[in-house]
Amino acid sequence: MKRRIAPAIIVGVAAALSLGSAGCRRAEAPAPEAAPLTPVQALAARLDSVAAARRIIFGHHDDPVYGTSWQGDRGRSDVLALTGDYPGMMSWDIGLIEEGDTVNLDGVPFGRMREEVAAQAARGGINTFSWHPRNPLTGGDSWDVSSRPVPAAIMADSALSAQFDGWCSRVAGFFLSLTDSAGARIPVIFRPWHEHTGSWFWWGREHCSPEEYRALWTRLRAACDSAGVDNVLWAYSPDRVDSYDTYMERYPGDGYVDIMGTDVYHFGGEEGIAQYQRDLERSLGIAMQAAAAHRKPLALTETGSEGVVVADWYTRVLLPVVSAFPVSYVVVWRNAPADLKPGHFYVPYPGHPAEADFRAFAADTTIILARGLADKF
Ligand code: BMA
Repeated sequence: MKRRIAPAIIVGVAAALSLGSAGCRRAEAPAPEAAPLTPVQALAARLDSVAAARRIIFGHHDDPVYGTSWQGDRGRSDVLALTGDYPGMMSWDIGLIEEGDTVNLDGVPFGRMREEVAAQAARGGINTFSWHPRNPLTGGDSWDVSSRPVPAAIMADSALSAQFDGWCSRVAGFFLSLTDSAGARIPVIFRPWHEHTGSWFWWGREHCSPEEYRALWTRLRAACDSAGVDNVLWAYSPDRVDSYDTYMERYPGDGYVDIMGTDVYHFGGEEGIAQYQRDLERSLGIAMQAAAAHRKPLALTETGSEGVVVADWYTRVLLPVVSAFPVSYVVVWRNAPADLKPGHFYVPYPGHPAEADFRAFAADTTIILARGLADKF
């Protein structure tokens, strides 16, 4: 497949030496007395060095807490079952933290999530979070777009503003609660208000203006900053885009974002491959330009093919495209327990036709799981 990546841009991204909102300019020659990197700055530097080595960290959502045939066990993971190692990146969602619930929207107890986040950090891996909050006007979920536009209402209506600020405090409290065995806060990635170039979530394109979207982001960010959250890299993750302008239209600003990402899914089987690869190439190309221009690491923040219906999807469809870009990590979505959501899985399980291909993908010299990440980066 023909690739359209200018080498200068790749070098620009891979050598991107500033930390955006994490606040350290690594492009300048370090002064002898330069302060050591803070934990989040070190995490950003780690992503940069992975991309500079043209390696890609593999991530999986909710990986160690359930799989297609199990739920809640410890020491288990569908990726581990196939490859003998955990993903380098664990992805999580904090939906329902806003209500003070103890279990997230997919049935993961927040206490267990905290333990697994610490375990992942202890094995040298990385954690990333999304947030599917409820619609505060209806009490419905993130996909409930039936109400009047929510972002404008949050900014205009004082009762709703207060409720939203309460939600933001709970998010901040959650990030502050992520600590290692020595009590130090664990540096993580957070990508709120994702896929906003689509309109399926209440913060999506048709439900707010660019200004309202940015206000949502900066209000959440301000709440976290004022609560003392200092362990988060903020990732921007529009859904697939056709143009640089669309990608940047709602960008909150360099002071609010640390990672440039995009979410692109494969729909259908064999017949959907060409479309997926075109979309992925285009969106990654655009995100790469933004990453180079704004000197941030690049990531494929969500992808996957539900049910992995193409048996060599990982090595034939995904790998050739992502490995042509200086992407620091790639996250695929969750392996829902089959009794709860049949067919909703993105990593094959033992016995699935795509099993051997997934092993080959994980063994590829580009792909990094937890041990490779801990050993080399
Ligand atoms: C979606 C699906 C849902 C899930 C949601 C949040 O893509 O996996 O079943 O509730 O993500 O994790």
